[in-house]
Amino acid sequence: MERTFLAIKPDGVQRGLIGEIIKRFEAKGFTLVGLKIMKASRQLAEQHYDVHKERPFFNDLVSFIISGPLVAMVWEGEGVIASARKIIGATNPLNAEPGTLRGDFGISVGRNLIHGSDAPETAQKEIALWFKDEELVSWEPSLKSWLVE
Ligand code: YYY
Ligand code: MG
Repeated sequence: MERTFLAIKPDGVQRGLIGEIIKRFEAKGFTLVGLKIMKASRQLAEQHYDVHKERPFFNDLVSFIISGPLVAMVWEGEGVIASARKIIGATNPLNAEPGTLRGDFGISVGRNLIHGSDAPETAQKEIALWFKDEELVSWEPSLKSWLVE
């Protein structure tokens, strides 16, 4: 079953939006299989954003990500990678549609609340980077037959 890595960034945690954010993915019908609050090390943050290391915003981005606790999560479900990106909204919250998390709760690209993997390969890489196998719990929601045919 498809899985994605999502992280509520330090701004989402500080603003008291953990519950609101988790609620959206739960209500949609996805299954939470990994969850922890943690402070990321600089090394972990740099590895996570490795693809952006040549970009001008890289240092500020890493400093921001390690500036406070974040909530790392793995969610599971059919089409969860692309669907989560839609629920999250455009990178710049000012361009994100109302109804998306960034569209509803953000105004600044450097404070855009949440990360979501952008493709199957990055999802796999990010899940392995942030979680040990034994931290992930495979379970079948009892409501499943009411969510999928
Ligand atoms: O995947 P997503 O988070 O929507 O955007 P990316 O293009 O992967 O950029 C990662 C991260 O970098 C973004 O969430 C905020 C930050 N960032 C920035 O601070 N300034 C930019 N011009 C672009 C991205
Ligand atoms: Mg990205």
